[in-house]
Amino acid sequence: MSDLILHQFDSSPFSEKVRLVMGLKSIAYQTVEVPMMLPKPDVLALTGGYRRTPFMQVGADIYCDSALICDVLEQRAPQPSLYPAALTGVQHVVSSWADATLFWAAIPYAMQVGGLAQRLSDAGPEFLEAFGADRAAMTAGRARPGPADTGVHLHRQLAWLESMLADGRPFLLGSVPCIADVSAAQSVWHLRRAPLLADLFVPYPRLSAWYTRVSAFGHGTPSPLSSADAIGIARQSTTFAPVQVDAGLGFEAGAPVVVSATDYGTDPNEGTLVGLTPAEVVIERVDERAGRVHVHFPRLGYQVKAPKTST
Ligand SMILES: N[C@@H](CCC(=O)N[C@@H](CS)C(=O)NCC(=O)O)C(=O)O
Repeated sequence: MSDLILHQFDSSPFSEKVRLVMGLKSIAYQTVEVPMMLPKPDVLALTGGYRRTPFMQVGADIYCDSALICDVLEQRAPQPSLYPAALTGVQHVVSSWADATLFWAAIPYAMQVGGLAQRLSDAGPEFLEAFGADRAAMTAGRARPGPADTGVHLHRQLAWLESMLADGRPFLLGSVPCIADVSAAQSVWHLRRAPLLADLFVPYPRLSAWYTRVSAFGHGTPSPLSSADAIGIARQSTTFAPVQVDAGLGFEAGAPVVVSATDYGTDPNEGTLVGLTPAEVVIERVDERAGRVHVHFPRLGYQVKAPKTST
C-alpha cells in the first residue's frame, strides 16, 4: 500500500490538478475525501489551521498546497518531469498564472453562468446558502466580478491558450507535458463539468484536443482511506522527512511562528519552526489526535510571522 495520502474532494479543481499528476507519473496513492466546506475537524487535526483542498500526507508529514504537493511528487517520481529543464522556468510562470488568474475567471463563471450554482442547490437550498457563506468568508476582501466581467476574463485567457497551441504542439509549452498543462487543465475540467457550458470550447478546437490529451493522463491508482485511519497513520509515525532552516531567511530553528496563505483562506497555522528554505516553510505542532506532525507550506504565496504577544 502506498504511503502517499491525498486529502481531496471529487469536485475540487486543485485536487484534479494533482490527480492528473498522479496519472502522468503513474503513481499509486490513497485518497481521503474531505468536506467541501467548514467544519473540517479531521482536516484541522492534521494541518492545524489550513482548510484548503487538497493537501497530502506522508506519515506525519503534511504537505499543504498543490504547488508543494507537485514538488514532492516530482521528487518521488521524477519521470516524466513536471519541470523539464529545457523550459528554463517558464513552466512555473504559466502554472502560477493558471492557478490564479485563469482559475479565478473559471470558478465564478462556472457558478454564475454555467449552472453549477443550480447543481449545488439540488443538494438543498440550505446547502447552496451554506456553501456561499463559507466561500465568502474564505475569500473576504477579494473583488467579486459579475458574469459580464468573468465572461470576458475567461474568453480572453482561453484565446491565449488556443494561440499557444497554434503551431500544432501537443502541449502548452511544447512536445512534452509539464506543470503548466495540469494547472490550466484543472480550470478546463471544472468548466466542462458545468451543465450549461456545453458549447464553451467550440471556438477553441486546439484547446479541446489538448484537453483530451491531458485528461488521458488519468488519475494514477487511487484507493480510498478514512480520515480516522489517516489521523491514526500520522499518530503512529515516528519519523519525518528531512528539513533544514537556512541562514538569513529571517527566522531561527525552534522559533514560534505563524504561517498563513497570502491570497485567500488565510487561516493561521501556529507551530515551532523546523524548516525554512526558499522553497518551503515547515512547522512542528502537536495535535491531541494526530500527535506530533510536521506541516509543510510552499514559501511562495505564504507568509511567516512571529506570533502576536498578548501584553
Ligand atoms: N493555492 C492552493 C489553492 C487551493 C484551493 O483554492 N482549493 C479550493 C478547492 S479547489 C479550496 O480550498 N476550497 C475551499 C475548501 O476546500 O475548503 C493550492 O494550489 O492548493
